[in-house]
Amino acid sequence: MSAHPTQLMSLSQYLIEEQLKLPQATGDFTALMSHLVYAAKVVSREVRKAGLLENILGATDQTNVQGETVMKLDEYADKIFTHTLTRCGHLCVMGSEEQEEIIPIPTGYKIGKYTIAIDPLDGSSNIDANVSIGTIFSVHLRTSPQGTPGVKEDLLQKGSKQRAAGYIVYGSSTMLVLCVGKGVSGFTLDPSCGEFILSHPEMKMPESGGIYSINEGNYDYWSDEVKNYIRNIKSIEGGRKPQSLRYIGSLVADFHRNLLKGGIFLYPNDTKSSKYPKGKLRLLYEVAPMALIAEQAGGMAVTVEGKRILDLEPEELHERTTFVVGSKKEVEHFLTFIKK
Ligand code: P6P
Repeated sequence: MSAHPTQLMSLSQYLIEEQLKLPQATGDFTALMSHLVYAAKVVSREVRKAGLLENILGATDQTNVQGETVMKLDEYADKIFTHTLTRCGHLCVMGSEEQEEIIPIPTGYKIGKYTIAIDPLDGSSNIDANVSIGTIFSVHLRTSPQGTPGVKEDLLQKGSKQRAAGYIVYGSSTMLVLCVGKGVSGFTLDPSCGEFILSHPEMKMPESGGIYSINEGNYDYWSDEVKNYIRNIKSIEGGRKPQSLRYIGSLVADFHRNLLKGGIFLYPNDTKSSKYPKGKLRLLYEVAPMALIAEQAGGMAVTVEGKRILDLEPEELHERTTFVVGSKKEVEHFLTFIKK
């Protein structure tokens, strides 16, 4: 029998309860999150009907700062999140994958004490194939003086200092997975009432898992250590049950599956091409937020050299990094190949 609405906790209620746990809380963070959630609901609605709207499917004739073709839904999502959040009165500056420079607070709008770095629609190359895509966001407290316009340095903070991090996965359902400091909770959008409902309280990543997620098409570009690791987890001689390869090519979808089922995701750097010498994924608004969620759910997140992601000091808005994230025992096994 389904739970009575009074037994369900909404995201709004959850945020209020988290706020009440902090005596010094002013409600600014709760308000910021409510604006972000509103924008996510609008993007979810557009993603759901993209298949019916020729004018929103397909690519634009533009490329973004990453040199990637901007899909119309990318552009739409970027506009929704940046317009909503820069005017909500709780940010001093924003960063977006879709925009080369920092995004200031428009004249006439209140300047707040937080920053958000966001990938408005990650995995966009999959949009036309109707594959799950997502939004990833990272929240910091500003470091520059209150009341002044935010600066790039407000965004360039290491992942361990994030005030919050999360993602929305637009899949068979729309889910928001959120860490507001301690622990990870998942909320599923109930379209019938337009509210995110707490469906996955206290999410924990299984300590080990039988799934590995990597683009094997890049095999020749990998370092010997990464090659040795992948060969080991595929080999029956390795004394370990061979892993199953699952690779969607959409970070949010691959990460979310591993968070629920256990496993490891890797995006190494190219050692033999100039394409991604530092890795493909972006530190500020893809890797650092996912790393916080992974660690808070009991997992691990490192670079291919074994450095903890949350300790990395960002130097550029769109800087890239290698990424190895997943179940604690799986990442520890990977590290035995790197330490050697
Ligand atoms: P590749 C999507 O473009 C993305 O940024 C991530 O969502 C995903 O994990 C990765 O790139 C996929 O990259 O090179 O395997 O297609």
